[in-house]
Amino acid sequence: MKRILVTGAFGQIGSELINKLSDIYGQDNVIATDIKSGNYSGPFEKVDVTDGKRLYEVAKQYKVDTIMHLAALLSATAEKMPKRAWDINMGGLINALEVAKELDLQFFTPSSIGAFGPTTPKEHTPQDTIQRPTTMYGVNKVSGELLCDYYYYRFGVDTRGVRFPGLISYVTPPGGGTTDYAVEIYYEAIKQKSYTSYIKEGTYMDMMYMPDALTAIIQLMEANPDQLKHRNAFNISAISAAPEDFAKAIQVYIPEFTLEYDVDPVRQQIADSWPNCIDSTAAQEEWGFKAQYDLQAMTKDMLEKLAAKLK
Ligand code: AKB
Repeated sequence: MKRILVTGAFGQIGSELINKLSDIYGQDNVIATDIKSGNYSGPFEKVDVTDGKRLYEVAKQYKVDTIMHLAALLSATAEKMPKRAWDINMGGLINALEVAKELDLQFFTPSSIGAFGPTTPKEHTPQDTIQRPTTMYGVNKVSGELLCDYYYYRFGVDTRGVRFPGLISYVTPPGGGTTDYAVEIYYEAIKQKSYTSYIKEGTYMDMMYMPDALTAIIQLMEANPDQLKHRNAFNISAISAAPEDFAKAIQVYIPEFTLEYDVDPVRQQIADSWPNCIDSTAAQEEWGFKAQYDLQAMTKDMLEKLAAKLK
């Protein structure tokens, strides 16, 4: 049985992950931490991840055996405040890794498609390839991957991670990401039957429905370590799509839906520096990653769930 501390527990991934982990391991074994309180009836502690001493004390108090470190600023926000992004994303990460080292904990943190850059092969981006990102978020993610591998090789900490694509969910909206349009488009389809995209037509990025992302985290953390040739971090993707592909998928259910464009140059530049479609073969081979939702299946579920939620 696992006992897991989650940082950033009320963010986009965390708010769903804590409930899924509770279903599997029992709510008393899932300790939610965040800088603000949120909607969770299990154990909660206020923790700022830049305060390593506090993080250590909470992990020790609850006798956890795993940390899932999710607290971070996303790409567009990081571009607005790069120094703060470095302090939170890298300062928080090394604090969490130190706690894992001191208390001998298993460790998960997400990397991202943002760990790639304009010189990375854009199509079927391999697991092991050029990583020279041009954003602060990307610099944080590559440094984070290297740091997690370092803690594994140097100190034997069982660190594992995935490179998440844009994550789409009807539960908690993302904040400050480049792929956020792919969530907003569904909300606006229900509310206005139209959407104005800040990302240009023809811009492909990897995407995934949240249920597949949560399953991937759990599957990777449960995987036999002897099977893992890679650790930080595995490419995983389910969908490669541009704004017009979302529009077409939505029009199957809402034929009058229209898509317009008003491009934001900052987020467009970030999107242009990321791959069109990454290759998930290593994750499939080493721990059995397989996504259940393609664009159409995700769209059907998103629209049904959002229609009920926004009623
Ligand atoms: C972002 O857009 O910043 C994130 C990501 C792909 O890491 N959703």
